[in-house]
Amino acid sequence: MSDASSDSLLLRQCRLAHQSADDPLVDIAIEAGRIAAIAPHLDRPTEHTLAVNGQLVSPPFVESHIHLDSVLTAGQPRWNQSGTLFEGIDIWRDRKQNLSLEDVKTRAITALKLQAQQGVLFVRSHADVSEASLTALKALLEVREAVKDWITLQVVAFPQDGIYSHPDNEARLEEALKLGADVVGGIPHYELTREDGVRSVHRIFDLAERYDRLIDIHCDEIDDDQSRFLEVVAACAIRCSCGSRVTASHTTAMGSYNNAYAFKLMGFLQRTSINFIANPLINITLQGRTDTYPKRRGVTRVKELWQSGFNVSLGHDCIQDPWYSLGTGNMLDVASMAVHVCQMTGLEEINACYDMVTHHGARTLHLKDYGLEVGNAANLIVLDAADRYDAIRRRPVVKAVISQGRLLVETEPAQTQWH
Ligand code: 17E
Ligand code: FE2
Repeated sequence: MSDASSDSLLLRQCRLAHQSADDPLVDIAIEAGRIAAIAPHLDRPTEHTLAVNGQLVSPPFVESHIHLDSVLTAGQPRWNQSGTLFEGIDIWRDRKQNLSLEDVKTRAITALKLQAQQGVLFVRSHADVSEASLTALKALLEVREAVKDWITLQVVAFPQDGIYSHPDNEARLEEALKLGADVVGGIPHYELTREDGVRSVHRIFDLAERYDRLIDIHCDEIDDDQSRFLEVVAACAIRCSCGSRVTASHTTAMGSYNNAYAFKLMGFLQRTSINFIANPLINITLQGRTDTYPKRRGVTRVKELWQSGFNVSLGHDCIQDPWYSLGTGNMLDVASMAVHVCQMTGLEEINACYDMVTHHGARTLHLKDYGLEVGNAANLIVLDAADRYDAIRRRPVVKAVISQGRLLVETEPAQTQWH
């Protein structure tokens, strides 16, 4: 397979990620960018054939939470020594003084390519809008357009320094929506006071309604058990009956709430259908920094939220930035970390962690047309794995990435030779 512009493509002998081991392998026919048929033995004329040979075929990974404006800046202008969220924000405040459109676009596209070659075709990125020129946002809107033929990017207007911490930030957030940001963001736990935090959540819901946008709030990303903005988000979602359009990202304080409060809160949350995003790679390193021992994990209650039926997805959050100097862009690294940190080691739980970087992320992003079904856009990946569990355990290479019906990338697994 090499002609990347083929109109019709047949994938032979695919093991679908969500089928069970005894289901038969299937062929997948792709025509004019769509999945035209899925059945055990398809016999139809096709321009190109890809022999999958029983390997895993999955819908693409969904990166539901990343900050593409800050990727690949670790160490600029200095390393995060304390490892805390707050030192990260301070370092970024210095770095963002000399952003240019070119700087942000180059780094963002490098990161998107890194992710796409590892099977990510849908991304939600935050763009910091608490700086006068809105360079990060403008750059990511340009990137959204530049990459749209091979990867779908959603941009969140994210007021990193708070909406009320600076007299101009509220207007900057609204300007970002006028410029075309897809999603309204916020950071209530970093507003100057609790009252400002509550007010910021109300303002975010107002703006989302006025501009008809989704909501994704960095919410309670702190170990403080008194950080309780999730209840404000829940209240607003109950009142607008718009919970499925709302996402609470991080919510790490939930890991520190006492069970009596968490139990009551869960009841309120049940009256909404808000989405949750956990970022286990970075929050396992950012949180717990003021603890001695025992040391908290600082990750939200992923397992309990999932068991209660909430839509939970997982994000990378960072690739080499002031908050996290590591990161490969591989969503299986994220899922693997969730399995460990959230103790989701039951087989169904491991499979759920795979779903959190695929279907659940798609639901959070309100993607239409996602999944391996006839009629949907032909976005899919071939993994050198037997099933979802094997994929998370070994994190193997994504051998082929098909985007909008077109073969976008192929990667050969490494070969080992014993002598
Ligand atoms: N900004 C923030 O508030 N929290 C984070 N985890 C990152 C940036 C990466
Ligand atoms: Fe984040």
